[in-house]
Amino acid sequence: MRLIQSLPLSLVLAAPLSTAIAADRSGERVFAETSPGLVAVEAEDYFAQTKIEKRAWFLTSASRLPPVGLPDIDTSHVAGAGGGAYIEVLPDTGVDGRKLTPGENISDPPGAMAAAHYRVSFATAGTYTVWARAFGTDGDDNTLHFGLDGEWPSSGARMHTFGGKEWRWASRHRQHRGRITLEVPTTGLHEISISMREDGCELDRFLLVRDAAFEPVANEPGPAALYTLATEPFAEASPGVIVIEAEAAAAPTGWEFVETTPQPGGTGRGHLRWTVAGQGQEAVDDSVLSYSFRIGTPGTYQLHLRSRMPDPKNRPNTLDPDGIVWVRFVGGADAPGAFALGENNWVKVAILGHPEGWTWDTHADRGPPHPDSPVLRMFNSPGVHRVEFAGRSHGHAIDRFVLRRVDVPRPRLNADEEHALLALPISPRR
Ligand SMILES: [Ca+2]
Ligand SMILES: [Ca+2]
Ligand SMILES: [Ca+2]
Ligand SMILES: [Ca+2]
Repeated sequence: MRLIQSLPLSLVLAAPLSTAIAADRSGERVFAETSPGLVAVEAEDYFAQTKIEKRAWFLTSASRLPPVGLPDIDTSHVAGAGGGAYIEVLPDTGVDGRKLTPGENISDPPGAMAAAHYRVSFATAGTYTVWARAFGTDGDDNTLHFGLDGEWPSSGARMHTFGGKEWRWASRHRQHRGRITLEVPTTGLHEISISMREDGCELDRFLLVRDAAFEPVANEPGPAALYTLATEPFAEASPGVIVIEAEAAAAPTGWEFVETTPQPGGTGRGHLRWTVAGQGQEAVDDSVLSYSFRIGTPGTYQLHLRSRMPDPKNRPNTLDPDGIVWVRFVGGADAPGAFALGENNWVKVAILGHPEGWTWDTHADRGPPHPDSPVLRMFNSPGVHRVEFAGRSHGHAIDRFVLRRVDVPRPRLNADEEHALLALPISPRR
């Protein structure tokens, strides 16, 4: 299938495509050793993708295929894929016998295009050999890069996978033919990333192995991944800025995870939606979404929540069509002149006006006449705190939120400022 040969991903995906409710994969997974010195990672369980303007990793499983219309040279290879799923860089326009275009269908620099990110907890520091279980249909589908903690060392770059039209393990540099390795500097949580070298690369699993002599059985799926759900607090992505995807929390009762196709302008793997019928319900304990974060830069922080109401035309006679969620903070202090937002003070968050689609409009609201009112919390010293949301009205969706230190609160942001919030990198956990 080669329907569109040169359209950038942003154009291919301009129309809404295959947004589907998957089996719940909300919550961020932290992969750990399956046996001493060996970590197995399921490729489809990334927590975020970046650099997806032209290419992205798309999921294939028994129930889910990449969007129709993305150029690809072959069909599903889900049979034999570990965990019943794999990911592939699409569109695939870099095809044997055609001219390759750097920055489009090939990226020799690592980390520059279609990066997917994983959280891995290491029990031992040191040098790890990286093995990839990949499927390459032609000679322009069978390379990728590996990185660690935002760096792309040459030892992890330019892996040449098997590429022989079947799932098979490999660890081989495409030029020197030696193993692909990453140096893990400390025990504990690290971010492992993959990025595109050639489009059409299909990845099922990868292994990080301390034993340089270890070799997985070439044509077997290998060890299943072991993981827990991440609980480490989110740290500042830059001084005074914390960025969290709503779906980083496992969806509790009443919330559903809506997984979306990776596309420019989308954030994370999807969003959470409140499914309980009715409007204006009270906060219920077992439906609380809880996110812990670590303040390193004391000050007053403003919450910006990216959300979407199901019916922007609801109640046209009022500024507040319907409150989105409840919010409260555990830790910190009330900001002078702002709403009390402590542990015992659930406050309604409202989108004011009637914006269509996703919006960053975020106001603490106690009813008419609905004045602009930023959601603020003061943190006077470094430490770990929590922000929590509870469902309020049916169909409201939350995608990501930003906590940002402010000298002067901004009740409303302009379009450029909102776009900048969308582009912020997700906070690390530590
Ligand atoms: Ca393919
Ligand atoms: Ca290709
Ligand atoms: Ca897999
Ligand atoms: Ca999201």
